Amino acid sequence: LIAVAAALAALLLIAAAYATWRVGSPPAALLGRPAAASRFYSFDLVREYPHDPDAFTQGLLYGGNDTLFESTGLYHRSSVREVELPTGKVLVHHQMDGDMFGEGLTLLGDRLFQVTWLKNDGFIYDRHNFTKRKSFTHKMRDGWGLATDGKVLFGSDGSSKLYQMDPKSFKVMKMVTVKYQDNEVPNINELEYIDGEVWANVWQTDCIARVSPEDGQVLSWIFLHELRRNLLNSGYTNIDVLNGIAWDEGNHRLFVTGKLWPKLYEIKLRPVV
Ligand code: DDQ
Ligand code: CA
Repeated sequence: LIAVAAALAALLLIAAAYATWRVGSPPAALLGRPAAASRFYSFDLVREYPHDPDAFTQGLLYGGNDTLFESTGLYHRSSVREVELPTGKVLVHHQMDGDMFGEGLTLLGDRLFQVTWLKNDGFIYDRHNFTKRKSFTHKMRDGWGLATDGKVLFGSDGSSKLYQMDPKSFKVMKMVTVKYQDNEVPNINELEYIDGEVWANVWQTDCIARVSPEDGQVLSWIFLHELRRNLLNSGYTNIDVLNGIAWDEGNHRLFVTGKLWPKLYEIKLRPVV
């Protein structure tokens, strides 16, 4: 009897291992790196904060001490701000020239880098004094998103390209094509560097792609449509797309918002598959 039970148990184990292998085996592109815990995520809401409903959010990042840096777009309304996280209050506001359409923003050392829409011009601001600023030009097709790992600038230009630029010369050091399996993912927008990955808003979707900066592969997807739908259901009909990812590395807090959204959310990822 014991022998039969043992044989059965062994068979079950083999079957389970086979099933896991069949279902869980990663596509070829993912082989050779540690398997991601999950390839699809939903979220749990941790907290919501007020967010300026007039902010056409283009760049978002955590600045320490419960503050965020944010850049906003639209002609005559573009800005760079420092925002108090708990209240959404704008602490520092730099109004950009009317012909500038603000885009992605990132912080490297004490300097904020910002790109602009339909131009190759960008600005570098002192994080403590926004009036101290200089300009730069980059070689991306356009300026959409920016992020940094503390060494290079990651940039997006609305195509499927993810650039790595030298923050001094703006030379393109590396460029990968963002792909999910074999499909290019266009409209790569706001960026955030998190734990070796570049997280990207995909413009006009409620999804964030977690991208490997090594080869551009989308490692996993985060689905956030519920956030926008809840705002619409609450009567906020003027809102635009999900955009803006900020990571508080020290406290492992993840913040997201959208263009003209009255709220900013702290969320935790929940695997769905
Ligand atoms: N981008 O942020 C996705 C790069 C561009 C958003 C453009 C939104 C259009 C606003 C209307 C512009 C008026 C000329
Ligand atoms: Ca960001």
